[in-house]
Amino acid sequence: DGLAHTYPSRVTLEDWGRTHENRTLRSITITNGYGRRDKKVIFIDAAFHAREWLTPAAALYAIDQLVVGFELNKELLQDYDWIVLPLVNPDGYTFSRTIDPRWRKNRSPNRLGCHGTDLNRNFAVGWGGASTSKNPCSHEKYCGRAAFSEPESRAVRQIMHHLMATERGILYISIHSHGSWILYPWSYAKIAAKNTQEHAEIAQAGVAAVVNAPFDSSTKYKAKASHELYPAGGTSTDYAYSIGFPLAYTLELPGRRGNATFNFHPPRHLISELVQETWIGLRAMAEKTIEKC
Ligand code: 0X9
Ligand code: ZN
Repeated sequence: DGLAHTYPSRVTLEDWGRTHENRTLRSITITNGYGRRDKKVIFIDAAFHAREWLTPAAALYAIDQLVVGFELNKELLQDYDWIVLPLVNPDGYTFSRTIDPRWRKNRSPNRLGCHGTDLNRNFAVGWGGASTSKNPCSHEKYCGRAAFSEPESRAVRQIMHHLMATERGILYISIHSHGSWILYPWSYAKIAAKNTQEHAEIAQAGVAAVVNAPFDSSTKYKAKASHELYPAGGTSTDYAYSIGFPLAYTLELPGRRGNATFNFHPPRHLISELVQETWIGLRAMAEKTIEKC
């Protein structure tokens, strides 16, 4: 809200519905304030999973760099607009921050008195397949009563369809943690995407930029197809790719720095350099995409 107020020519906010606990799902669209209205779009989201605390911070830092740091990054906004949904799962995030730090799902009530759907199993490609559970009490993988049963996954779908209706969506990056991976389709089955080579090349640009980032022990990401890690059905990246985003990635941020392992919950003193490093990777992937597309 503050950025939209301070930079009204370059920032707009949009609401895409409300969660079970009535929190607004709000995206920010960042432009350079002039030029065409039908530019291609880079779509970034974060915090599908409640406990992945570094991810909304990384999304907010990217927003800051594009808006407040506009002068440094304006080439990224020359032919592309960016849309960022920094907190896909605000109910789960709040629950994780206040009650159970290990919580992963959203907080919608289910049968059997259990709560939560794994939002990254709630999309329509391979729904209910690999690495999913139909048990509403499964803490990790409950895929929901149907694909898109949840307001959060519907909001992400709505943004994707909004962008693809005019074929503007080019690059989708969903920020997760942890594992230091850059993953690309397909996720639901052991099938290579048609443009695996292009996915790999853009991912490698991210890997190289982060390794060379000016920090002690910056992250060595590894890039590969999602299914090579483990096949998973119902993910947002597969859905984005299936509806026409030519490039779709899951970015698994690191869970350690040097010898210090923090998994989902980075210590306060590391957050700043971790989000800076993440931005260096995102920017490199965006630059490579812009160069190629
Ligand atoms: O399982 C997930 O939803 C993602 N990993 S996380 O640890 N953040 O939960 C990965 C989704 C896509 N990747 C794979 N199919 N491996
Ligand atoms: Zn995750």
